[in-house]
Amino acid sequence: MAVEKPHLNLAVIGHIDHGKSTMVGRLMFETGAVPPHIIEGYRKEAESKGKATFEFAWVMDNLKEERERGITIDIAHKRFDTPKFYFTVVDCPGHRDFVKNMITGASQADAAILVVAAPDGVMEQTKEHVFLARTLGITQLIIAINKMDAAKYDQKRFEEVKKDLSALLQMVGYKPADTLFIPTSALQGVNIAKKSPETAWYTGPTLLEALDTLKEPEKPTDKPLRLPIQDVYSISGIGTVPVGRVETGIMKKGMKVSFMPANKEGEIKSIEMHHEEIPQALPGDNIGFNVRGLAKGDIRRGDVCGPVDAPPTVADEFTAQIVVLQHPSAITVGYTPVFHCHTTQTACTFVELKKKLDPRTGETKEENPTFIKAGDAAIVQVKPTKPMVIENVKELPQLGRFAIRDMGSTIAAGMCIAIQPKQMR
Ligand SMILES: Nc1nc2c(ncn2[C@@H]2O[C@H](COP(=O)(O)OP(=O)(O)OP(=O)(O)O)[C@@H](O)[C@H]2O)c(=O)[nH]1
Ligand SMILES: [Mg+2]
Repeated sequence: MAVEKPHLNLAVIGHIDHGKSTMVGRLMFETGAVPPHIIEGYRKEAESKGKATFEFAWVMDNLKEERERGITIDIAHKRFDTPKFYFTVVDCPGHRDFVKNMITGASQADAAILVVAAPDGVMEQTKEHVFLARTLGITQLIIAINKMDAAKYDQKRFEEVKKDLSALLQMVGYKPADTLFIPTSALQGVNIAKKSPETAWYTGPTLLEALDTLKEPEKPTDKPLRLPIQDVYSISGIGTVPVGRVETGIMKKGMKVSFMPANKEGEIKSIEMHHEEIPQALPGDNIGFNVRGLAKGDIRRGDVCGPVDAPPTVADEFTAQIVVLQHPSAITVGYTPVFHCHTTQTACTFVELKKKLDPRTGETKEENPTFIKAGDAAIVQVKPTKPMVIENVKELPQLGRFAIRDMGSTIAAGMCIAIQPKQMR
């Protein structure tokens, strides 16, 4: 087998309709991952269904409802290659009702492209996605200021949107000066694979060139295996096949594994990535694997796979450091929103508000506050309403970060800084 290029997981994020799916379709087209005749077929079909211009988006939007509504609902994984890397790209939904799917997508990413339509500029989910990307640990961000064709390729408009975005990045902790801002038209293919006379004023890299400036994430292979389950299939002739991404450690054939909090065990029979069998899987690999001794109903999304001798930690309670993004009133003890952590979504109760912190410096502002509200940072004690795997961010950062959601919006995000484990055996 040819030596594989380094692998990166890339999330494409941004407000609804700003052109994320179109951008991914365009990237796949320009890199040869989808042939022109497929796009041409989609173009004709989309036109005949009154969905003209969605031909690139349809590469990603496969669900019937997605095509009819012209929006992305679930996350989709696709592969494309640049000279330096191969990418697994996760196209995230922009619609506010599907932010939970975006969180799952972003929690698997090493880097993100933020797509912002030039005519609209910074919108509600632009802010929410940037905040979530940051708190979910995505350190590398590339910005495509898209639909430049609909803004007459106007440099002034580009600079305005760039300025607003820079303020947003600064606020959540990205460095605008180290971030690439690229004027694009995903629809017309401008500054994706090649530059265009339309943006003669722009001297920076194309989007594909920018992607090759990303850094390969360090592979935490010296840590214990952690693989959060994203889905479980039952495949005839093979058996139970959980799928997910290796976050830390190495999964090898023959290894004895345990699934928590399901508290089930089995032995790895085979591992598959991109439809090819592989002997072992490393951090960042999106895989399906077959486990001896496991039935489909034994485990589900949200369970985490680890070695039997160092199983994933199930929390009875944990201490969290959080930042409150928005909340209609105040958060007090007893509040029970949903925590989105790796692939689990678990309702957890705030059992104690320990400290209120200055969000910028981290210094304590108040001990045992009676409430916290939007804009506050805090240290809180949390009790999951049912068993849930979470890890200390200092040991396994990939499983220590989460977002907190309630009534369809993101309330807060944070990380786990201490755990009271639940005895499972
Ligand atoms: N003019 C123009 N239109 C574009 C461009 N990119 C995307 N669009 C159009 O914008 C609409 C929405 O595109 P999508 O790619 O589905 O947007 P999205 O961000 O994936 O939307 P959600 O997944 O629902 O959040 C479609 O009509 C696209 O053809 C662009 O560069 N220029
Ligand atoms: Mg989409």
